[in-house]
Amino acid sequence: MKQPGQSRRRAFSGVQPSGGLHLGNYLGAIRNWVLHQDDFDNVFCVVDLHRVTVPHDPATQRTATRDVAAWYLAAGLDPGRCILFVQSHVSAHSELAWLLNCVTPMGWVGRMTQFKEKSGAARESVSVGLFDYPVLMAADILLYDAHVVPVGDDQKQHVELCRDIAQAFNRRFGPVLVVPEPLIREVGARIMSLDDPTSKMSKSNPNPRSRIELGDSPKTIRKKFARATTDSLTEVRFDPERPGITNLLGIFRTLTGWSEAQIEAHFAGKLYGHLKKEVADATIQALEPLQRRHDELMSDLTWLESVLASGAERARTIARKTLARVHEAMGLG
Ligand code: AQP
Repeated sequence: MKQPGQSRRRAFSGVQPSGGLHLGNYLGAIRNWVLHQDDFDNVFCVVDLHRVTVPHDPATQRTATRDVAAWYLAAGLDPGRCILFVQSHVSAHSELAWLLNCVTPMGWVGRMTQFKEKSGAARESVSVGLFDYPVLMAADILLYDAHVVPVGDDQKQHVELCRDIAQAFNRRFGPVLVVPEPLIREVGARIMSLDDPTSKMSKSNPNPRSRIELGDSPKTIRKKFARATTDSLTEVRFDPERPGITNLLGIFRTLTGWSEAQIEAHFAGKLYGHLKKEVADATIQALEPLQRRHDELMSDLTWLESVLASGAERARTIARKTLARVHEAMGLG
């Protein structure tokens, strides 16, 4: 269901400003948004309301939010082709989340694996907001009538819940909400942690060596890859039984665009140390221009603030219309 005047399908996605962005956020999400920005009508957001579901530092949060926006722009998102904004600048996100809360069964949200992982043993003391995170995420997506949600593999379950919520709403109140689909690219969908390649690379991992941050210096990148966990074998090839090596090869594949066969031929007869050096080189080469642009944007925020202000204005215009349809359908007002 495209809205009148809308020629392309709409994509919506976001990243939460919960720490330095890492290679997983870039390869699993942001890079794909950039590569496909001409294929969709794009809405991208820094989801700061998600950030406050766990304890955060108010003194640094605004800068952390701008930092994520600066990475979006440095990576190549073009404000002429995308709406870029900060979630908390558009109050309709919180309003729609409340209304969706009232049609979402507790059991659906209780099954979310990310909540189970993030709450751990502290299930009784974490915030209601952390539990409700996926409903807010559904509101983010549904507000913009998004058809596709380009995300990494870890967010698939949340997008499926969003679909279930939209369908439940439409069954009860009529065909009001667009039911979106997750868009998960095969390559780069799940970049694993460097210290434990059985868990995903994450901002909130307390070990900074587990991830390559987008702002890391070449020296730090080399050091982190050199120390990445592998195994006691020697052959360099893709093998799900050897997650450390396969993760490094996967990063190399995403950065170079080579096929698995080309990569295995390239590394035939070479040792793990050689692979680690080449993955580091490819990463440094890919990140260097982004880092330069990111630093420029952060050194004078005037332009970035104007992009976010005009993005919020455009986002509000779309969101207001969706919220009005929802109010009408629910008999509010
Ligand atoms: N390891 C990953 N590999 C591929 N994609 C990933 N993404 C996150 N980690 C990986 C994708 O990045 C986008 C933004 O994610 P987010 O910040 O909103 O939340 P997240 O998925 O919970 O990411 P993090 O980095 O692990 O943050 P924390 O530790 O704060 O929870 C999403 O599209 C996600 O799929």
